[in-house]
Amino acid sequence: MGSVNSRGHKAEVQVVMMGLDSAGKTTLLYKLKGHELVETLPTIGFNVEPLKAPGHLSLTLWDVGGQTQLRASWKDYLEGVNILVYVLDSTDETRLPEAVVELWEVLDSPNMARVPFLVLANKQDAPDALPLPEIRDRLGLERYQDHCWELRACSALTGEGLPEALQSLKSLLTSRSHLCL
Ligand SMILES: Nc1nc2c(ncn2[C@@H]2O[C@H](COP(=O)(O)OP(=O)(O)OP(=O)(O)O)[C@@H](O)[C@H]2O)c(=O)[nH]1
Ligand SMILES: [Mg+2]
Repeated sequence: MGSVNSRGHKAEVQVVMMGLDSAGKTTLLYKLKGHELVETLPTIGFNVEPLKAPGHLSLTLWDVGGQTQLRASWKDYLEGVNILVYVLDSTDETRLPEAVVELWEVLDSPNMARVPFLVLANKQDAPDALPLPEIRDRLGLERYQDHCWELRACSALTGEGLPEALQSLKSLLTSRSHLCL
């Protein structure tokens, strides 16, 4: 990520999206880009796309593959990150504890010190999605007092909750410079 920064992307906000495989990160990336719904394959490595968000926000979105064997390299994407978006599959109750442990691991990285983060409870369109308050209870994020963070519900499939997620992204980036440092 550092080398891409030095190729002239410095003015842009570096947004890194992580989460377990199949959480919906790539679907989210292309929905935010306004693409027609595309059938995704598991991401090997990463996808990266620029995105103009409301409020003259220029984002570079990094969508990092979440399969087990790829998670050891997650930390390599955190250098120079401005905000983390952690995507959860709200229908995958079985793997929620695993998703939470992986999130804690990311947050404990030195490069994440005081970096804000947004947790997206994705797939809320699905009938078996866990409701947001239940997900909040299970995240155990109260311990991260020195980060600004928010939890939002969304569906990368329908787009529901995505404008609000972008709004949260913007306010977290602002609060980072004014309140949390
Ligand atoms: N119902 C529903 N399905 C979704 C949603 N978002 C993604 N999916 C489906 O979940 C599956 C996995 O989506 P991906 O976007 O490939 O997941 P990923 O997080 O990029 O996975 P990796 O690349 O392996 O890390 C696909 O079949 C998507 O269609 C959503 O909001 N609702
Ligand atoms: Mg993917």
